[in-house]
Amino acid sequence: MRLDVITIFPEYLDPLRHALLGKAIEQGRLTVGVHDLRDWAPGVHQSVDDSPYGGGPGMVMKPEVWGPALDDVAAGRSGHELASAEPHRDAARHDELNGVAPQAYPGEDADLPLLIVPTPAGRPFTQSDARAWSAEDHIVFACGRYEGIDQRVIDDAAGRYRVREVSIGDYVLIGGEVAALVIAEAVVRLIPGVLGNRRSHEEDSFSDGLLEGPCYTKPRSWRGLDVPEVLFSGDHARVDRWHRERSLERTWRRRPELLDAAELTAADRDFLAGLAEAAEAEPAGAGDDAAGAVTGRAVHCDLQLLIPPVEWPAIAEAMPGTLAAARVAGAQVWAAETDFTCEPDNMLVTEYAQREGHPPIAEVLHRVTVTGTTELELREVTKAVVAALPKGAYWYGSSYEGGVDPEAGDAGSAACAWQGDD
Ligand code: JDH
Repeated sequence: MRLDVITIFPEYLDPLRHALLGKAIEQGRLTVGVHDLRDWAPGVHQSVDDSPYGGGPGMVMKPEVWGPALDDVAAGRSGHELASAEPHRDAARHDELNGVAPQAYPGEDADLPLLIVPTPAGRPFTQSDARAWSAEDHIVFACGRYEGIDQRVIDDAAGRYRVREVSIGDYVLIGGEVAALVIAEAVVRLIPGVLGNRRSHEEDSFSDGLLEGPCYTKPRSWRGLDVPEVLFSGDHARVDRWHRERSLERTWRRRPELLDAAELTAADRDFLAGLAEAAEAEPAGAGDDAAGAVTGRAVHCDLQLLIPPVEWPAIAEAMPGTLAAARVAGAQVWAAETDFTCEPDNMLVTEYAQREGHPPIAEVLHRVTVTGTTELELREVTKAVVAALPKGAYWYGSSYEGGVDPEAGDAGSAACAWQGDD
């Protein structure tokens, strides 16, 4: 396979040389060319971007630069190769070896190279794309920056390439380079011989439509945590069933939508029905956190916090995830704005005025309550909650054993009447 990448940041693609892909290059299974788009930019300024028609923020990558770059790379002209190997056309084709043939849509010429254009507006890239693309002879990545590439570049390239606009996920990157690395790694590891002697890719997550369960190695006991007993039983059928059930359970908890398409036996369905029944019997939320099984006791953290009210929604939204990562599960977060005019000597307000040289202007005193389940010490709970606050925020408070329901009128203990609705 030959991979070409066109980018204004060629050094971003240095990882292509390493580890898995480096091995494929050395073995002559892969040839990689990384090309600086500016080599095709005319003039001393070598500008590659311009302002968007129709207005709006940001810049768009220019067609007069991308067009010739894609022409040359499709034709195999120009290029600084990361490492030379035998010319790819002499190598045995993976479709001949493996019965996988390059995929073409109706009306497409399967002999054209594949042009992959990472974009947040692309079709989702999946393992099935990776499998199909591992049979390609020549893949070219067009890595955009700024707001992206002038659409006519992509439309025009359809004459010389099979074009695929793809996205690697629902989050926003600053350019296509990292997406190209992700896709290249997923594709190259499926080229026969690249991954060494792994049993097969059929056991990977997604191959059977389920997530993989946990895995363990020596020692048998570590930091008080034991490897599940069944794995030492020597009973292969029992071990296989246990793996299958962990896989089903994890999929059910983290990616339930995958179960719709998975191939399930009657035993699998019985097991899943048991999980659903147990969850209904349990108190809401406990045990089905996405981060895994929840252990520990209920705690709550009570804080006074001085911040501009506009900052609160983002903090509240991010907090359950931040806390889950810090091992406080199932966090619920409440806040109420309090009026500190009735508390002229409030500690935070005084502290703020002393340090900033003026009383708070945009900042408002909030009373924040966070509940969750954890094995952490109370001091660690407070630290975890505070770690989710903006740096430098003025706060004061502690954590306590047990849960609370702030909506059930705990506000009576506040020094000041509650304001705001939640
Ligand atoms: C390629 C440039 C940056 C960011 C859209 C709409 C502002 C457009 N999964 C993925 N996430 N992000 C990418 C990716 C991002 C890229 C490029 C891939 C090239 N960027 C960029 C956001 C937008 N946004 C609202 N506008 C006001 C722009 C480009 C990706 C993949 N694969």
